[in-house]
Amino acid sequence: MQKGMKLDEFLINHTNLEMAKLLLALAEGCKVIGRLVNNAGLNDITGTTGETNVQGETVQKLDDLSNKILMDYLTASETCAGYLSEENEGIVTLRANAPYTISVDPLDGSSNIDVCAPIGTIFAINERVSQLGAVTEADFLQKGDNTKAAGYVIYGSSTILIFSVGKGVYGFTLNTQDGEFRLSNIDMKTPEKGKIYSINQGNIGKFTDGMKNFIQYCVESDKETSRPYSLRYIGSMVGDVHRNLLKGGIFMYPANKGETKGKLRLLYECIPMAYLLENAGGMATDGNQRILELQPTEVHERSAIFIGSKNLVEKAHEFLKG
Ligand code: AHM
Ligand code: MG
Repeated sequence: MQKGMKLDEFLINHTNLEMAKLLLALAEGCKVIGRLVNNAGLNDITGTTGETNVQGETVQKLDDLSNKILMDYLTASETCAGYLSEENEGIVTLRANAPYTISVDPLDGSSNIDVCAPIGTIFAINERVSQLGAVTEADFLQKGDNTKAAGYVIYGSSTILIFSVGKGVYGFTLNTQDGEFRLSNIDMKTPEKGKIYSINQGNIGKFTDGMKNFIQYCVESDKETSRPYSLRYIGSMVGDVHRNLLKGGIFMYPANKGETKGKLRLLYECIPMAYLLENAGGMATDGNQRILELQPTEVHERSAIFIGSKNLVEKAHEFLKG
């Protein structure tokens, strides 16, 4: 396998034709989103639409545009039966007789759009469980262990597609010379021992005692474990997880004291990232159980997440269990 290989060549050799078509359509859609993100300030597409989405959050113009672009490209793939998105209230049937469904956050970290910080598209692909015809919620409410492919595109200083079809994690950087996604990261492995922790520490007043104690552990000095660890937090899950995947670390969005769920969405934020990190040799849990073992019950449900290098996720667990 050679660096520089085009995405279509890679897919032909690593997955079936229908999945390859779906991933290529998704990648094409993300190229369009990437261009819009790069030029956002010039085209009056920064700021909000004035609407709120199904989760009661302000919709940014680019959230809405990205959602429409992905639906168009995935419909054109002819292999994507159904679409679940952070931006749509319900599931949508794109091609009644196609084999796969996709759950996406079209533009994650959208509060960072206007300030030029990295943002991304997150996705997970399942095989439908229903027979032909319109998709059903059961097609989407599958455990992460059933995932057939997942990943993200980060729109940062480069635009990079990181994904797995179950055997290794690969990265394709968008070559701005020829407009092709080209292989740049082969069989990615996250360091087993990380030294970065990523969390919105401003919320510390709402954290459980176990969570507070883990943060205290991260900031203490200890030569043997290279502490204190560095705190790095962009507020864009794609940016924070991408950095930690490469450098080693833990990203956390815990449940607040007295609550059981965190902020991030299980089907299109937590499961795709957990699938990737596990395929890269890392870990991902809700503080108790593997994310990929959780049985989703609602399409927009939320989960706490602790994801990254094994040493740090395991250490967080010790503190969370008290
Ligand atoms: P979004 O899907 O509305 O953009 O929200 C998800 C984002 C994640 O990218 C990020 O990790 C998190 O929200 C940050 O939340 P907070 O500002 O509470 O730290
Ligand atoms: Mg999001």
